[in-house]
Amino acid sequence: MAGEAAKSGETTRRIHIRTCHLCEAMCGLEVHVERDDAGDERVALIRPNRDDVWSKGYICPKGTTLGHLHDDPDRLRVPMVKDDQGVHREATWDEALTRAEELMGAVVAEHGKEAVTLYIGNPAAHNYSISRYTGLLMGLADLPGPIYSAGTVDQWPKNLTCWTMYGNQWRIPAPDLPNTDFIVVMGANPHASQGSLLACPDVLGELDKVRERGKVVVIDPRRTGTVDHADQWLPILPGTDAAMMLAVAHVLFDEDLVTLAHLENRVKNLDDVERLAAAFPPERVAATCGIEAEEIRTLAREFAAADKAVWYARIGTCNQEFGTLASWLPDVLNVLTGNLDREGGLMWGDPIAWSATLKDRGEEIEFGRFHSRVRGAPEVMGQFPVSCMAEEIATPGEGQLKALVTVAGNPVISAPEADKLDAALPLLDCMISIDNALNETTRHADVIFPGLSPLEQPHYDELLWAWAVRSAGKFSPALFEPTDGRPGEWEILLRVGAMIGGIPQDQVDVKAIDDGYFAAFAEMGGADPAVALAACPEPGPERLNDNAIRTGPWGDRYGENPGGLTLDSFRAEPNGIDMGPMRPRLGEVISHADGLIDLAPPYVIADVPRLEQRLDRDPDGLLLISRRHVRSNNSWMHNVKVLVKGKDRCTLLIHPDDAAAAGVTHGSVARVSSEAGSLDVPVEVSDEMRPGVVSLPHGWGHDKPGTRMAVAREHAGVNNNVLAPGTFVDVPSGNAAVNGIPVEVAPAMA
Ligand SMILES: Nc1nc2c(c(=O)[nH]1)N[C@H]1C(S)=C(S)[C@@H](COP(=O)(O)OP(=O)(O)OC[C@H]3O[C@@H](n4cnc5c(=O)[nH]c(N)nc54)[C@H](O)[C@@H]3O)O[C@H]1N2
Ligand SMILES: Nc1nc2c(c(=O)[nH]1)N[C@H]1C(S)=C(S)[C@@H](COP(=O)(O)OP(=O)(O)OC[C@H]3O[C@@H](n4cnc5c(=O)[nH]c(N)nc54)[C@H](O)[C@@H]3O)O[C@H]1N2
Ligand code: SF4
Ligand SMILES: [Mo]
Repeated sequence: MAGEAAKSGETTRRIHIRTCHLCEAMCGLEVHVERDDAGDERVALIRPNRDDVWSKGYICPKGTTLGHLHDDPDRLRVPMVKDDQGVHREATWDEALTRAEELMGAVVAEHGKEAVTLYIGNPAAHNYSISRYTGLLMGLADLPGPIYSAGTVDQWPKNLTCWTMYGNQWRIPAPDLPNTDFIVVMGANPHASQGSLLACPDVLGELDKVRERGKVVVIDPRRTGTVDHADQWLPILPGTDAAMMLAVAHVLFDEDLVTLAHLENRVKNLDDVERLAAAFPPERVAATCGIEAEEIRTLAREFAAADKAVWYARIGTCNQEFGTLASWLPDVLNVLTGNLDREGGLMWGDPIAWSATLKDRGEEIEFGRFHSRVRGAPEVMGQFPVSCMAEEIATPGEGQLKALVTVAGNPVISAPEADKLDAALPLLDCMISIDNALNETTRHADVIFPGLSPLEQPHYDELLWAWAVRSAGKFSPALFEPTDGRPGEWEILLRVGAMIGGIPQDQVDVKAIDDGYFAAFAEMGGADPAVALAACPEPGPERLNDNAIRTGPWGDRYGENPGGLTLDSFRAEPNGIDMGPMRPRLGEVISHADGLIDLAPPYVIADVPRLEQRLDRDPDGLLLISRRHVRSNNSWMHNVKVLVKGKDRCTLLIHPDDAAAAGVTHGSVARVSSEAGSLDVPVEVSDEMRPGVVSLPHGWGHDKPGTRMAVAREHAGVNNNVLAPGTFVDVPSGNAAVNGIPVEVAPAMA
């Protein structure tokens, strides 16, 4: 079907086959493009690609809006430079590069590179160019200090537990959803998110099939849309998941239900788990978790009894006070029931193209090698908590941050204590953003370099296949030529890296730097760099992608394995290539020297006493949690009219009993206050909330001056991160606890 052209009246239509880059579902799309008499092309229609080997016709409402993103008049197409009045004006690439170099150069000269840092946002994980070239940027910049990322408001606890348990931060196992009979979904809402650290199209459809084979249990303070696809909902109190899972482990040991099966002799420190779980009988945690002891016992028994079972947990278990323990325990429960690395259990994906992120770093496991200047927060995997960024910028003294580069991120909305960061960014001497929008964060940038539109660049998902339910891959070429010879994002990242690293822009030899980067990359994959360079002389991300396929498990190894895959194999198969389901891989993925899974890593279990203290804590009043909606994508798709029109989604969800107690009514405006701040928001009374817990979506609050997002401004909403205290973190990982925030709700003043 690709490239098929049909004449319709005055216009000619072609169909472009593409993969949606917006989330982990990686859906196949058919993009219908019309060309008019004048030769201008526009997206006329986007619909599911039924022939996609992976998604087979599944999509969500966001997938049909890539044309809207491309056509958005507010999307940045040329660089923006802030003038003396503090107003952004369009600039040429040369002007923008010169200005950025001038400002960055001055910071480095006066304060050294210690004063420079980066913030990397979520879209980096969905864009080959950004993810690979942020690596090059960091290499060229060679910053002595830590960087910041959306990772510390996301999966940092999971990276930590995978590192300590398996030896690699990114070897994150995922549920083999198509083959399981029993799944516990804890703190995840695929109804909105479409799956996270779980790449699988149509997760809800798969849950329906699991129900036919067995049982689906959702553990969540909110009766989400996912619960409609489950047999049972356990409305847990926020932040208490670790206590509940220890109680499940307790029952497994107590009732002799532990069966390691094939994992016997593959794990160590099982005794520690047993000892720790002994202190958490269900009766002890029930009141704290808000779940009856008998329900915990029954769940433990059913989980142990199911033939193929899996315990899946996601962001609700990471973005909380005990994120590390709550990220460790799901894997422990899967091990205790023999469900790790087994069909229908928790398994490791096997990407066709390896990801540099997945390569073993060979580092010794160590935390807190250095500490943040203001708060004394320990470094965790090279990063400080993102909530430290504001104070590191705003607090004067030796080591103060003076320059920041943001790459595809909007921390003014997405990070805790949002107002504090918003107030700190203007204090920087140099802020450079690589972003397609003039939004709440980039409005503070001295220079903004725009990336290409999603339809102007090739696409191949990289890291996501590491937790995909099948080994597959898809390549989408660019649909539209970038206008006026604009550089790709990879080249911008390379140039900004050189800028920090002290290479003058007029001496940046893009080809030479990229050749060096590619040669090192090829070597990492086990190829002869000279052979790889000869095969692919053209600089840019595509040859990295090609190399990762060629030196991957099914690759042609530059001719050594004739008939093996290359990037061209994917060009020839726009519907994708599928190499089959997940398979056991334990021997390949454990990178500890002894080859064993550490079931009780010392750094992780050292946090258990803090959890025990939590059990004795008095109830906190109302607790605030976050939510997502299928029509939003964190903070950045609210400028797409078709996605934000209709009923206001930025509301406070509150149980009827709590609403009555707080004196707020459906449709009225409530004032929500926490120790960090307060905001006014419309009330939506609903028994989908567990009593004692209220919910606000994240990603809103688009009413700041100086942005260029006309549609989002009309649907501004409020930013729930104004309420998130920066010091409320999961202690071992430093990950923000944006769920379980104690708040007060009252009628807003007239
Ligand atoms: N309260 C609360 N806060 C949360 C969360 C929560 O659940 N509750 N979730 C957290 C999570 S999981 C995440 S991942 C973070 C997200 O945090 P961020 O990554 O900081 O925020 P996003 O809203 O994803 O912003 C993405 C930015 O990338 C830009 N962008 C989009 N496409 C491109 C592109 O192709 N190139 C470039 N250069 N830029 C592009 C957008 O314009 C936008 O500025 O938010 C976190 N914050
Ligand atoms: N449509 C859409 N899709 C997205 C995104 C988006 O913004 N919009 N963001 C993408 C990103 S960056 C990510 S990381 C993923 C996240 O994907 P998911 O992890 O599925 O995230 P959510 O949909 O926020 O679901 C988290 C659930 O955790 C619950 N929860 C909150 N606190 C607790 C708690 O203490 N314990 C338990 N058990 N549950 C709790 C919430 O009520 C919520 O239902 O989604 C991705 N997909
Ligand atoms: S679920 Fe929606 S946003 Fe995610 S990849 Fe599919 S179409 Fe895109
Ligand atoms: Mo995320």
